[in-house]
Amino acid sequence: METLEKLIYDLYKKNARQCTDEEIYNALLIYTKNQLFERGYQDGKKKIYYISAEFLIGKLLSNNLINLGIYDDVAKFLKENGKEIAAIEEVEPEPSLGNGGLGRLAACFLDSIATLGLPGEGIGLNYHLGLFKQLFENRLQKETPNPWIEEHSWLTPAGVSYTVPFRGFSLKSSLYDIDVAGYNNKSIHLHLFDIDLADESMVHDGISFNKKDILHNLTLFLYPDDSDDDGRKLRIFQQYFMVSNAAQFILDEATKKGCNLHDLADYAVIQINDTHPSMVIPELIRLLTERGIDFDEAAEIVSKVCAYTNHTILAEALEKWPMDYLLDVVPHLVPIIEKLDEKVKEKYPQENVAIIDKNNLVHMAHMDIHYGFSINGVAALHTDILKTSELKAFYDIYPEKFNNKTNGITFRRWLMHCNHPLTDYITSLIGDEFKTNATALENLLKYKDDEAVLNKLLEIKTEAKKTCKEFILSNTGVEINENSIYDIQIKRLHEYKRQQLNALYIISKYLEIKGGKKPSQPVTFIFGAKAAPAYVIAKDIIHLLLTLQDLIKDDPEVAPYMKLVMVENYNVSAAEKLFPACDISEQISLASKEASGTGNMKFMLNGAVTLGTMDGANVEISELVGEDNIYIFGESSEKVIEHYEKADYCSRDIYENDKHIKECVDFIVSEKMLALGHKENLERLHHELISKDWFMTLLDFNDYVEKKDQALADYADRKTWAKKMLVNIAKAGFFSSDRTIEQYNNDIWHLTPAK
Ligand code: F55
Repeated sequence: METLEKLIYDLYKKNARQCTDEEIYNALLIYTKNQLFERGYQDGKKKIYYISAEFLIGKLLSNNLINLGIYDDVAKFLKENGKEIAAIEEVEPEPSLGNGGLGRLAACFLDSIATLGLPGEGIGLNYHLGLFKQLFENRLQKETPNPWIEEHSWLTPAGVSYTVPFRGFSLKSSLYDIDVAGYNNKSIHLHLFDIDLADESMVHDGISFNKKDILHNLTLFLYPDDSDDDGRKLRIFQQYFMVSNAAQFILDEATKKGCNLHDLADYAVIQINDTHPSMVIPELIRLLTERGIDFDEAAEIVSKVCAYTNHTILAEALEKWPMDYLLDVVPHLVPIIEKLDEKVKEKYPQENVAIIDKNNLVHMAHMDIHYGFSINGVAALHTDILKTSELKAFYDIYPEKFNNKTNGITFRRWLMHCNHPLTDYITSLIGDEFKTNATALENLLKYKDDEAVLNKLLEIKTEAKKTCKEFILSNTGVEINENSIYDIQIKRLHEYKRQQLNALYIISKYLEIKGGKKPSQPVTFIFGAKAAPAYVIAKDIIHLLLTLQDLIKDDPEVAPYMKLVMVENYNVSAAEKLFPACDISEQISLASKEASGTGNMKFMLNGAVTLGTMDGANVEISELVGEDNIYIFGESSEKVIEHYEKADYCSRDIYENDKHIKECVDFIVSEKMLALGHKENLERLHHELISKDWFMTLLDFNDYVEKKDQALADYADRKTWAKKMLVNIAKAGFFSSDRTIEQYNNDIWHLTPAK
C-alpha cells in the first residue's frame, strides 16, 4: 500500500487519515486504473466482440479491487487510517447504462470473458445520463436524469474516432474505454462510443429533450421514450451509430493483425445482444463491399462472423423497423437490406421468415437468423420455446444454428463483493476453489446436517438483514423489522413479471389480518422496480404498491404483522444490499414469458429459497435443488401457450366465479385505497385485470397463495429452512457466468484462452 500512500500524498499533500472520503475515492480510482493498466490486457488473433446497447456494470471500485486481488489490503489500509471502505464506495456514482437483465448479463459476461483469459471487447454507447433515475412523488414514478460521468471517472479517452454517415450529414465519434478486470487475470476493454457535442443542458422537466436534435442528443439517454416517432427514430440513430463504429473498429483491428477481409472470421466473432445491434450485419457488408469485396461474398463473410442471442419471446419486444424510418435515417443500408431480403425470398418464399414483410417492416431478428451462424436462447425452456413455437419456421430451416446458453452471473460481484461474510464462511468450510470453479460449491453439501454450520448460515443471514434494514431506512425512510421474513421481488416492472400478483397476495393477507387472522411470523414484502416511462399500466402497478405501502404502514392493526416497502431507484448498488438479505425470492412470471431471469440465480447463491413458476431458469434451478428446496406454483408453459393459441383465457370468468379473488381485486378500488391513491391509476389497473389480464394473473392466484403461505409457514422450522438455504447455495455453481462463457466459447466463439 506504499504506492497508494504516496499517491495520496502527491495528490493532496496530506495523509489518508486527513483526507475526505471523496479524496480517498479519487485517489483509489487513479491507483486502481494504474494497476489495471500495468497488469495489461487480453489479446489474441481472434477476438469476441460483444456488441450491446446496454452494459449495466454497476459501481466499479470494489469489484476492481477484488479482481485485482487487493481488496483486503486496501480495506485494511483504510481502516488503519480511520476510513471505512463501505463509505468510500458510497462516493462512486453508479452508471445506469442498462434497463435490467439483458444489460446486467452483458456486464457479467465481460467479467467472465476477462477472467477466463479470452481475448474480447464489449462495444456500446456512452450514455451521459443513463436510463433515468427513479423518484417517487405523490406515490408515482418520476423520471430524472442520472448523470454519472465526473471529471475523474473510470472512462479513459482512447483517441479513436470514426465518421458515421446518416442521411444528409455525418457524425464524428470519440471512443472512451472502461477496463474490465479479470479475476486474477488481465483486463479487457469495454468500448463506449460517444459524440463530441452531447449537450446535457438541453434536458428539461425530468427527462424531456428535443428528440430531433441528433447532433446534441445522440448519447444523452439509453432508450429514450419511444412512444412517438421521433423517439423511435432516435433509437435507430443510436443503434446505427453504435454498430457503424463497432464495424469500423473491428475491421481496423483485424486488418492491423494481418486480416485480408476475406478471412475476417479468423479474426473476429460478433455476439449480437438481442436485436439492438442487428444493423451491424448490413453495415459490415457495406464496408466490405466498399473495400472491394463483392456482395455475395461479403454476405457470406459476415454470416461466418455474426451470432445472435435472443432474450425474449414477447412479440412487442422483437424489433421491427418501418422501412420509412430506415430510409429517413440510414438510406445507404436500405439497398443492402433489400438485397439480403431478396436472397432469402428466392430460397424461402414463405412470408413468416421474410426480412421485409408485406407491411414494409424490417424484422431485425429474421436478418440475424438468416445471416448469422448461431442463434441461442438464454435458458433451456426458452430455447425450447424458440425452437418449437416462436421461431419454429426458422428452426425447420436451420436446425444446426440453434443452441442454448443458460444465463449465468459473476460470483465475484454477486457473492464475493456483495456478501463478504458468506464468502468468508464458505471459504473457511471448503477452501477457495469455488472462486474459480463454481461447482466446487457442492462441497458444502457434506454439511447439510451439521447443526453448527446451519446455525452459522442463519446468523449470517440475520446480519445481512440488519445491514439491509439500514439501507432501506436510508433509501425510503421506512423502518422494517429485522426479525421479519424478507420476501423480495426486485426486477423491472412488467406485467408479465406479475408484481400485481404479489400485490394481490398482500391484499389478501391484509384482509385476513383485518378479519382477525394474525400470521405467526411478521413478513416484510420488499419491491424494487423501474417502469418504462411510457408504460402506463406498469406505472399504475407502482402506484398500487406505493399506495398499499402507506395504507399498511398507517394501520396499527396490520402494521405489526406485515410491511410493504418499495425501494426507490432500484439499481445494481441497491441489488447488492438486497440479495444477501433475502429469505424468499419471488420469481413469479407467467410461465413461458421470462426467458431466463438472473436475479433468481443471485438470490439462490446468497441463500434465499425461490417461490416461482416453471419459467426460464427457474426450471433448471428446481431440477438442481429438488422439490424440497423450492416452492413451485402455477400453470405450465405448455398450458399457457395453449391458452394463447386458443385465445380461451378469460379473467372476468375467474373474477366473477371466485369470491375471494373478486374481493382482493376489488380492494384496489376500495374506499380505503381511493382515499390515499389516485382514482385514475387504480381504476385503470382494476379494469385491466378484469377485462384483459394478458399475463393471466388471476389464473395462478390461488395456487400462488397456497404455496406462498406454505413457504412462510415452513420458515418457522429454522433448521429445516437453513438446510434449504445450504442446498440452494451449494447448487448455485451451475449458474456462474464462467460456465456460460465457457459454453459460448466452446460452441460458438472458438477462441484460445490465454494460459
Ligand atoms: C431492453 C430494451 C429493449 Cl428494446 C428490449 C428489451 C430490453 C431488456 O431489458 N430486456 C431484458 O432485460 N431481457 C432479459 O434478459 C435477461 C438476460 O438474458 C433474461 O434473463 C430475462 O429473462 C430477459 O427478460
